[in-house]
Amino acid sequence: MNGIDAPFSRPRRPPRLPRAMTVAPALVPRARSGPVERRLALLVNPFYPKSPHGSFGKHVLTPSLSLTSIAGATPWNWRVQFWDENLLQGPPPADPPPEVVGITVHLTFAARAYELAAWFRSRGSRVVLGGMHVNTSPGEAEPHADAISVGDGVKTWPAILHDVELGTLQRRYDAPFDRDYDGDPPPRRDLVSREAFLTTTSVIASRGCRNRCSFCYLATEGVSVPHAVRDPKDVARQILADRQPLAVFVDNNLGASRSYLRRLCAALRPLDTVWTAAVTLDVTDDHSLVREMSLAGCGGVFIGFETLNDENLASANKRGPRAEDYARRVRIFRDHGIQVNGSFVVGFDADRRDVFTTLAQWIDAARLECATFHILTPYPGTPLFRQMEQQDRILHRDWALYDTAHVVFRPKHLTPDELQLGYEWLYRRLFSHASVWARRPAVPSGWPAYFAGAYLYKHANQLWPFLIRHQLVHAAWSPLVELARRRHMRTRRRLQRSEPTTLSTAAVSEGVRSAIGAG
Ligand code: B12
Ligand code: SF4
Repeated sequence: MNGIDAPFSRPRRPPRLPRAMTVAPALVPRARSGPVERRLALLVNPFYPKSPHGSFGKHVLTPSLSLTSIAGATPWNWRVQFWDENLLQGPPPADPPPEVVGITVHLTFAARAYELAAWFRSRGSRVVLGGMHVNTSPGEAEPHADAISVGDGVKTWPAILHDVELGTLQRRYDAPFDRDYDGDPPPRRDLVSREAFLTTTSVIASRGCRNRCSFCYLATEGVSVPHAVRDPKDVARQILADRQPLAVFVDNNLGASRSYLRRLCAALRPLDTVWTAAVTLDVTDDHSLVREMSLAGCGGVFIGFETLNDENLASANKRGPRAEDYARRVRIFRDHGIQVNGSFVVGFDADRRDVFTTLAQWIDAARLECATFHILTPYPGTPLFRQMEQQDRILHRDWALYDTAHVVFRPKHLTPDELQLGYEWLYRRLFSHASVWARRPAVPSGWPAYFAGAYLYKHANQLWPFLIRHQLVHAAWSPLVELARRRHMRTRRRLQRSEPTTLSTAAVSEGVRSAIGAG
């Protein structure tokens, strides 16, 4: 089948989904359990099932900062441990049971978080629930915990542990995100295994976003995360301290303030660390800013293009460049040696049967190095959810399937089945040899890192559970990171040569190292 119907034919063989990637480790019930270990706090990132359509490797690129951030705020007289069930090492340690167990809760893995909470509570631990889903639905989380944390855990966590010590634990702790961000302690990256991720240097320099797209978590009713930034010197110090060649910014939008991004680039430039970040496409309004990003080590950006249809952009309240200008802006990044990973959403009201083939062709033509696809998902509490609810288009409220890989609402010009099949086809098409080849870098010197990376990331889903379980993720990526880093350094040298005043990197490096107090 060809043309716009191609996405709707079912594949002959559905993708294989290893059990370890779909089923959470069993929690063995025990009749008796010893006394809790006093002043031991265990922080748990619960298991969530992985979609077989994307890369399993995506989940072990860099750790989320939810728990390492609050670990950084743990009082000195408490011992803290970290357990991520997605690293396939089994259920969290519970013998002896920790005095306090903190669990982060997202919509998609809320059920697993509650199961873990019940398991630990039955052993005598006090369970504290926090995180995005608790921030949006505290009433749902509360019965499953001894205490819930709503808002900024860096602020509530020390108070919670203090109250546990005094025997005065409250049911609920609130801390709005409206305060100065600079004084936060650095996240405890040392708690995370360095072998388990491509890089442990996930960093967050800013909170919130100045836009308010109708489908975004940040637009949830009752959630207020004003835009706030961290001192660039502190961010640079954190990156240096983790001693990895690659850092990943997990900010919602590192480009939300251009003046801040410029200051941050000035602090990062001497580090020789390559980094990636999510930014909005409008940073390309200013070529000099893109150049500064590259000179500061930016090797890749994650861009939420969302859709190629301006009507969809307007209905989602997404501000920024129009779709017809996307390709030109992608070239601006590329001319500065910055790779583009595009994020696209399918299922908007103006999307018809041709949306999938049009998108796939555009991605090949624009030669995006990588892309991710999402089925439009109305998160509860967002303007999009309210709209779908009013129009009676919500299909079900099984939150576990609100993972952007499943259709949970009735699309306007597609059937739910067509949307699901089209989404799955987009991934097959992106990972096809033909598409990988079509999107190769123009200059052959970039091919080794690009092809090796593409095949490890996209064609190794059978290998990923093995690499994850045996903590080989970092080792598998290391040679490719080094190739990409060298390539980026060559680009930087080329850009530097064309600068009006060129300073010796080594000299700047020394100066800034001492300025940020990194020794
Ligand atoms: C890193 C990341 C990932 C990583 C790791 C995810 C993981 N679960 O470990 C990867 C790449 C694997 C990933 C995948 C996905 N992600 Co993601 N991801 C992020 C990202 C960029 C950063 C998370 C982070 O570190 N935040 C910084 C920390 C400090 O903030 P925080 O989590 O809110 O934590 C604070 C408080 O909530 C609280 N807190 C949190 N936990 C706890 C626990 C306790 C005990 C206490 C006291 C307090 C507390 O204290 C913290 C400090 O203030 C966010 C965007 C963002 N910037 O937050 C999206 C985000 C979380 N992802 C999102 C989505 C949609 C996904 C996917 C579904 C997309 C997809 N289809 O691939 C998948 C599915 C993963 C899943 N089921 O969880 C959405 C979630 C929307 C929602 N309503 O749930 C977000 C918000 C992006 C967005 N703007 O839409 N993701
Ligand atoms: S630009 Fe991105 S982070 Fe900001 S509101 Fe829109 S989707 Fe959310």
